[in-house]
Amino acid sequence: MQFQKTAAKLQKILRKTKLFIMEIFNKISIDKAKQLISEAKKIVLTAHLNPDGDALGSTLALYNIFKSEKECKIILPNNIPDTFKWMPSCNEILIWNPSYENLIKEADLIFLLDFNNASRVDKMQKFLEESPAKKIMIDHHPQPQEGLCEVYFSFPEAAATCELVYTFCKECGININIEAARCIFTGLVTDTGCFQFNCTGQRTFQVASELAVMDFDRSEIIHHIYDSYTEGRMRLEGYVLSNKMKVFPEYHTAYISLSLAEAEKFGYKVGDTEGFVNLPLSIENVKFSAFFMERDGIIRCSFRSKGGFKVNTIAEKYFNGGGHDNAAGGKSYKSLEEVVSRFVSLMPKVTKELQ
Ligand SMILES: [Mn+2]
Repeated sequence: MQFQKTAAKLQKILRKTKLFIMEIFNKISIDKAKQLISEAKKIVLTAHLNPDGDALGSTLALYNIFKSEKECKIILPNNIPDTFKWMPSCNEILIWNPSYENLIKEADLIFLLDFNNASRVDKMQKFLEESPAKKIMIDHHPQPQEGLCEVYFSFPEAAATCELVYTFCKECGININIEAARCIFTGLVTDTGCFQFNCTGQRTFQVASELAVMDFDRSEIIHHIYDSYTEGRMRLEGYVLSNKMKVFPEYHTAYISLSLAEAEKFGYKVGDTEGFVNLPLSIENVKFSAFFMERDGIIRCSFRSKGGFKVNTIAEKYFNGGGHDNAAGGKSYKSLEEVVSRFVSLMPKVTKELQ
C-alpha cells in the first residue's frame, strides 16, 4: 500500500517534471522560430504527397499570414483535390516540377507541414534535404526525422497540424487573419472527421472555439468539404459499399478493395476515394477497417480503427507504412489480389485483441 502511494507520488512528480521540461523546450524552440521567421526574406511552405485538408490548411494558413510581408511560396509534391480548390489563395500554390529547384535552394526558411519525414514529399525529397535553408517542422505524426530541421514543433497528441499551426502562431505572437482562420478550421474539420474521431482533444475544441469568435462562415466550409461530390464519386461509393466491402464479424473487421479500372468506370479523379476507409466503421461492432486501392502502379493501403486498437503497428509490420494509432497507411508492390489475400490471412492473428 505504502509502495503504491510512493509510486503514485513519483509518477506525479515525473509528470510535472516532463511538463516543465516540455515548457522550457517549447520556449527555446519558439524563440528560435521567431528569430528565423523575422530574419527570413524568402519562405517556402510545403506539405506531404496527396495533400489533404490538414496539409492544405496548414500551408495556406501560414501563406495567408506571411504573403503580405515576405516572398512566400507554397510548393506541393502533387495535385490538390478539387474539394479544396475554394480555399483562400489555393490558386497560387505551385505544384512541383524541377524548375522550382531554385526556389527550394534559395529559400531562407522552409516550413515542413503535416509530415514527419522528407520521403513524404516524394520527388522533392532530395532538394528539401540538400537545401541550405533553415527548416521548421510543424506536425503531428510520431517520430519526426532527426537532424532535418532547426525547429521541431512536433506533437503526436494533436488532432491536426492545423491545431499546432494555430498554437505556434499564438506562441510566436503572430496575428491570425480571417483567411488563415478559415484554412485552420478546414484542417481541424478534415483530420477529425468533423470533430468525431478519437484524436479530437480538449485542445482541438479550444482552438475551434477561439476561431469561432472570428467572422467567417463555418457551415460554408463544411458544405465545401462534405457536399461537393460529383455524381460519379457518389455512385462509386454506392458500388463500393454494395459490391466491394467484405465484413468479418468474428474479427470485428471489414475491408474494401478497388482496382483502378473499376474506379475509372465512375469517372475517378484523385481524392474520390478519400474517406472510403472510414465507411465500414459505421457498422456496429466493426472496429478495424482497411481499404486497398491500385494507384500509380502500386497498392495503397489505408487502415482505420475505433477505440484502443492500434493500426499503425500493423501498417508498419506488414504493409511498409505507419501512422497514428487509429489512422495509418502503407503500400505494396504486389498485385491487388495478393495484398488482399495477405490481409485476409493475417486477420485472425492481428485482430486477436478484438475477438
Ligand atoms: Mn494531419
